Amino acid sequence: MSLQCKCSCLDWFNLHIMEQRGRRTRQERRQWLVYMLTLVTFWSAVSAQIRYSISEELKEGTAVGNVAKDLGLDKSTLKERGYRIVYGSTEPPFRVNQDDGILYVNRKIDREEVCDRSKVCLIDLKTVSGNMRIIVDVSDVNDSPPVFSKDSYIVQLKENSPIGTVVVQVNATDLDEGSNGEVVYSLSNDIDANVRARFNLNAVTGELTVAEIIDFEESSRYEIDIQASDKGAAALTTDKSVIINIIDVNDNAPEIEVTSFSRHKPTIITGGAMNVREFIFDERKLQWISFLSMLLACLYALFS
Ligand SMILES: [Ca+2]
Ligand SMILES: [Ca+2]
Ligand SMILES: [Ca+2]
Ligand SMILES: [Ca+2]
Repeated sequence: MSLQCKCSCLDWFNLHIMEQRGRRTRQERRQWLVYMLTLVTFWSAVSAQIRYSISEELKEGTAVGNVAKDLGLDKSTLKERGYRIVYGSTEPPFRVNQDDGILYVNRKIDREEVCDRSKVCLIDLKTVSGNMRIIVDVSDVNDSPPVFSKDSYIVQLKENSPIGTVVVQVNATDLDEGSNGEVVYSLSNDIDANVRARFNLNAVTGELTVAEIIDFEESSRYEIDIQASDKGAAALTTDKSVIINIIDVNDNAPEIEVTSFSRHKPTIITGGAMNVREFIFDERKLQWISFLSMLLACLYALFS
């Protein structure tokens, strides 16, 4: 056998070995892929997750979704497995009917109670018999009116306070989410135009300020109805009265009116903080005074 023949035989042998190795590697890869796919499918089936969206305050018994269909399970499987919802130690807000595979509202859900003021309200449900997770997204309904932080607003304001003086700042909050919970303030429509002109209300901050000089002598008390409304599509409104007692300032000089020798009864004239009493004498009194003066003058002349 020549050297050339030896080399060709060796090459053929090496090539054959390499081909076999390549085929085995491809086969191994294919097996690995099938194994991985099987694992993923199995894992998906075991740890499935579905998500539903509902509004808060739905009636008990409202259907949320078909769990059996959405999880690709046979209805009989639910029954066999004893599939049910668990929710901590309390009664779950939802239940799965094992006969029809539908998830129903088990009790009314108040979003404000369950999720407070958080933007997203998710209820995470676990299931017995199966590592399946059901998430229910509860959307807000504008069912909470604004609530003022105080039962009553009674304030005092000095008369002649400069324009822009803050009389009071009211505050109201609304438990709903987004625009359903945003509050704006306004003066009630039934406020007298004269009173309305004297005060300004900031719709955003709730600050009530002086818009015109307030005169105690004109009015010593104002009662103003303020409304707090949310920005919901069907806005909810709450009314609150603000009582403003005006404090008097000594801003009027005394006025004295003299009516001399009148036949009228004595009159009392009020001016500023002072009362001036004026006595008005009638003619008869004046004659008596003149007579007594003359008598005293004669007696003095006699005895002096
Ligand atoms: Ca509610
Ligand atoms: Ca609400
Ligand atoms: Ca509201
Ligand atoms: Ca005054």
